[in-house]
Amino acid sequence: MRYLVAFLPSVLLLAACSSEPKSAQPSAMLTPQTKPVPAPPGGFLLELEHAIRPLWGDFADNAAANAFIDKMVQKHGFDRQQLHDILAQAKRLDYVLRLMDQQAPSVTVPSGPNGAWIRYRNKFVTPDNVQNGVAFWNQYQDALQRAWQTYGVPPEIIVGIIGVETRWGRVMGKTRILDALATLSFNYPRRAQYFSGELETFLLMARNEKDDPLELKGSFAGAMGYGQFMPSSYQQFAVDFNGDGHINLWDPEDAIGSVAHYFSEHGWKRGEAVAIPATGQAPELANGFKTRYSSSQLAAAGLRPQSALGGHEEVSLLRLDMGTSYQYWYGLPNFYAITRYNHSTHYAMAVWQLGEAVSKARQGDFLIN
Ligand SMILES: [Ca+2]
Repeated sequence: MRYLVAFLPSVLLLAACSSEPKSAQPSAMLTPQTKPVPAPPGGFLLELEHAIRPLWGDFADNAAANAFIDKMVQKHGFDRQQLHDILAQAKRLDYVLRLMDQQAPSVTVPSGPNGAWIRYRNKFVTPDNVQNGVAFWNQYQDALQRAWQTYGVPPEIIVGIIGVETRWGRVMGKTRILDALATLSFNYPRRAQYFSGELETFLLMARNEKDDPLELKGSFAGAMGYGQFMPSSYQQFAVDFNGDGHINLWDPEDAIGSVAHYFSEHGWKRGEAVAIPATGQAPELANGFKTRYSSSQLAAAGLRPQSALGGHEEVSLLRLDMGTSYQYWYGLPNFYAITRYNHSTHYAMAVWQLGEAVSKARQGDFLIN
């Protein structure tokens, strides 16, 4: 997925090639150009501001897009003409807006158990998926071990995250990141501030890594690579874990190190358990990864942990809808750390259980559950 500055179609290079950004030479990019553009044979001598082609394409008349370009020129020394040429080729994607609107959390609370957790789990913990996870783990076991040693995050969690996010690289998204982020920055006011920050960071990433910003693809929301990192996560947490001098989210080893680093920066505690199943029922208590209870509060409500809580006095109360009943769990800090990747009890439990299933299958236990 890496493209070494195969920048633009030749028709666009006429004006853009002289100003290709090089991160190693920021001062050259920041030098204001004041001289008129030399007149071509038989042509006019134009002042610079007259030689710039305005932004065209889907965002041509978009005030936010033009303000964004101003910011990128002033703050990061990008070449205005090149930004015009790149953003002119970005597409406003209606399906991105539709899908983003569908992300709003549902507030419907079911009146009783209906198997919601079983359905969610069965999307990820399947025999085929587990075998694919075993193959990924075996192929990258050295990097997984190194990530465990470096960041304290065990292989099953990294394998579980990459499995749930992209099925170990099989489903990394087909939307051009530039289209997704431009659409959400310039035509989605509710989240425009967040996404325009992501677009800013994405363009910085492409410049630093010498990627063509028009080539990189990912999710409709702009998430990239094996671990589906947003640009801000790339900037803060991604690492070059194969030592080739580039941070490449589409490289499995870099993704393994980056996911582990993300976890170590979000409260993962080396060697500790994730969650402990409970005996009993506590229908009166609020549940979810955000709840906080002392173990004595939960004991008073009728719950007992099925194994030791590892010295943790404060836990969350997790409840899984098994179809005909609820299963309660004590959530420990490492469970909360998984929710920092995606704020959902189901998500975190699926990551953990998928990783555990892959781990068991590797050891010859092919039974799922
Ligand atoms: Ca690398």
